[in-house]
Amino acid sequence: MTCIERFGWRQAVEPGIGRIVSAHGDYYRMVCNEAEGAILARKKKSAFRYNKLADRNCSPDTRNCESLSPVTGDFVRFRHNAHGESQITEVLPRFSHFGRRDPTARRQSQTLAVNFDTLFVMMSPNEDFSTARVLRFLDLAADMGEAEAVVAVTKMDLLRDGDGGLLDELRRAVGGAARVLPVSSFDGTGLEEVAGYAQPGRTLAFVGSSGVGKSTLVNRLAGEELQATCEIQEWSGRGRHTTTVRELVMLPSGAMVIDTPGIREIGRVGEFELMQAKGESTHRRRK
Ligand SMILES: Nc1nc2c(ncn2[C@@H]2O[C@H](COP(=O)(O)OP(=O)(O)OP(=O)(O)O)[C@@H](O)[C@H]2O)c(=O)[nH]1
Ligand SMILES: [Mg+2]
Repeated sequence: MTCIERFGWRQAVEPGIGRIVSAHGDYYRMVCNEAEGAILARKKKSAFRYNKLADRNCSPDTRNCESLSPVTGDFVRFRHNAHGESQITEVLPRFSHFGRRDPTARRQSQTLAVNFDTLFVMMSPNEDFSTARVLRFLDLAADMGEAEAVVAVTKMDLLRDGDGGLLDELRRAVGGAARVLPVSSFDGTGLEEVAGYAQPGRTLAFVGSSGVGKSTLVNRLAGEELQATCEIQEWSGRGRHTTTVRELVMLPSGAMVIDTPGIREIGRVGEFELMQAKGESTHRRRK
């Protein structure tokens, strides 16, 4: 099996196909069959000329917008220029896409993860717990493409006296939209079930508020401290936005995880006002 196939490529293998493992402005770390390990690649400027316009005009469920910038998890076409630089010329069609309305309202949508098989919507049962937020994530996930959504209730070890009906209530609210899975990276609850999704060549995406334990779960599945983690603020139960770059991590099982930075607002277009009305944080005001 070639490198790009190990990284989830399921079509005919050709030269010049890469997968983005992290994005840093116009530079990307990318894996491909032409090199050992991740290499640095750059967007070929002329190929992405219409990028800004396309970004602005794309709705959150856009999967095949050819001139969109690559993001972590994307499969891309690249070639070497005369100086030996790897230049990305095309973003290949995405089989799944999860995005939200951009809270800064500069653009209409913000892509959070692409080309994943399972989307883990993660929430911890502390004072920041919100069934409504889980439902908003699932609403956005409804048209994500060829992928399945799972709701992971993390830090179950903190609920010493049972879950007080929290899981039942959440399951009722979620209905058939997703499986609700209790998980703890500390005492191992649910890890076998999560590992069941982590099959070779499959990609999991972890999304949810800061501090819910996304990176800790990545580390637990990896069996080593690949991702930085940080304690949450005691007074608010919220995290400190420790993960700042979306990263595709290869696990020992041969599955990959896209670890994403924590987010708070998760509205569809038109929901921004609803969140403001409910007194939820929207950070920056829309013009
Ligand atoms: N009790 C308990 N604490 C956990 C568990 N998982 C994570 N934590 C703690 O929660 C805090 C936040 O964990 P992170 O993994 O950094 O959270 P994150 O979701 O990656 O946060 P961002 O990167 O900011 O989005 C850390 O102090 C972890 O040790 C768990 O299963 N049980
Ligand atoms: Mg993190």
